[in-house]
Amino acid sequence: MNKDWMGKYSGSSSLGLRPSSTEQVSQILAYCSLRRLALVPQGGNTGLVGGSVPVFDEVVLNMSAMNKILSFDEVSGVLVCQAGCILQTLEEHVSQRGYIMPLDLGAKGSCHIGGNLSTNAGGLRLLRYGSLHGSVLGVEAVLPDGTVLDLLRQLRKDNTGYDLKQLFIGSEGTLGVITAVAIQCAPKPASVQLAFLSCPSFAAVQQVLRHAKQSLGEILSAVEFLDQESMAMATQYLPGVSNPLAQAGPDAAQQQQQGGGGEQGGPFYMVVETQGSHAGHDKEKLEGFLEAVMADGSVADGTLAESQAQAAAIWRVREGITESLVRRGAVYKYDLSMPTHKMYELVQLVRQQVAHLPGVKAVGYGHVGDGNLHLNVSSPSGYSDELEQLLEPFVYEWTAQQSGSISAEHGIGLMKAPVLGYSKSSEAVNLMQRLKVLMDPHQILNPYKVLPGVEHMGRVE
Ligand code: FAD
Ligand code: 2HG
Ligand code: ZN
Repeated sequence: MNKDWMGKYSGSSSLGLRPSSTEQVSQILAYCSLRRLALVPQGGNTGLVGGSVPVFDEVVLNMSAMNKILSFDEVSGVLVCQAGCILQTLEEHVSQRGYIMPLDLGAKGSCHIGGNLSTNAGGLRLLRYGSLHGSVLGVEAVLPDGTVLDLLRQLRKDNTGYDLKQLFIGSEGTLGVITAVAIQCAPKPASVQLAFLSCPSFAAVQQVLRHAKQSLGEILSAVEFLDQESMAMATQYLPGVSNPLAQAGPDAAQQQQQGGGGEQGGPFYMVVETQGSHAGHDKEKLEGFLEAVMADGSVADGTLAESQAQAAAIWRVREGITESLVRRGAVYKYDLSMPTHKMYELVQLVRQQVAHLPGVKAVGYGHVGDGNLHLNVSSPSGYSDELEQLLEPFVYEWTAQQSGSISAEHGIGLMKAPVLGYSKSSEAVNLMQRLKVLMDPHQILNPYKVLPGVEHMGRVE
């Protein structure tokens, strides 16, 4: 595919290859290396930074035929599979055997586990299960010259020199093609509880987060937030989606159109999830937590999901924001890490910057439990230099001033390669560049991605 999920980046490749084995990937890379042909590895093509599509006419290496589950150990919970397996398929496979995948994200129906590793995807439960740098036990990867690197161990503990598999996690297909993965799954929780809350301010959101960590402790599995503007996007642009706190009654339809606020709570909403082993205990804990946060005023209104359908409807609101924004039109995406108390200040600053532009809306949501803000600026009339100049480099500079990261979980891709320096020192970028030259001397693998071009870079020693 030449075009990315957002419809923002496109190349003009006339050749797509769809290998079904590691040997075929090896042969393709060896040939391309010899002929100096550039390639872009492509998983589910759900990436949000333009990393999975060609810039010019690179060969597209589509991994979707490498979709075999190789083994699952029901005692250790270790899953071994090919890189092109879809995350949701893996979730269903391990779920039937009493386990869950250690990551979950809105794109699970299309994204590949190989793409997840390559971007080091975070998602909705990183708070509980940690990053893929911890849960991935082994990787098989093919180097740009065709060498197959078998690092597909299934061991929890293995301190034998440099942990080379980590090089492929988060390097976005610039150092090698991941062909297989061994990943530690978590036991499936017997009880999952979900609360949807409204909070009067971002200070209250932080208070709820603090309280949730303290009082829900080891059963806490997700803490997400969205602002009223995000709720408006989801309810307006996604068919069948409504505010879970909407009151039934004559005004409900009108409130729905306004997208939250008023009797439906707001201006902020939170999703708090627990995963534990005893429904009675977990419910009691969650109810105690809710009583406390309602008593101290940090939660104005809330609901507990009473069925799987209600839980799914709540998650649909949070997970659907990305889709709703794309339905509205062009969108500038910022995926930032920073101290939690700073997160919403930036959304407000950006909102002021763009206030004079008709139809342009800034929304803030994300993984507040991980200090990860998704700041999106929606522009139904399309991308424009005027708007971009209002946003950049301002957003990156401001984030760097807070010692934050310009990419919390989506990666760098094509979009952020020129601005990598806001989050990495020139020494660090230089070492990355040297690693790239060492592993991909002819620069055939995913060129123009991740690393800044020479004009943005110090000298490569
Ligand atoms: P692609 O988009 O195909 O590729 C991504 C990068 O990985 C590219 O650089 C590509 O070259 C490389 N790559 C792909 N496969 C391989 C391989 N086998 N070997 C080497 N390199 C490879 N991301 C999050 O972190 N958290 C979220 O919560 C989240 N939610 C999302 C929700 C929606 C609705 C959407 C559309 C996206 C979301 N994303 C999220 C972004 C995206 O889904 C993730 O980055 C995902 O991990 C990408 O997987 P993919 O298979 O689609 O990879
Ligand atoms: C999410 O958390 C994803 O929903 C996508 O990471 C965020 O679209 C975005 O900016
Ligand atoms: Zn996210």
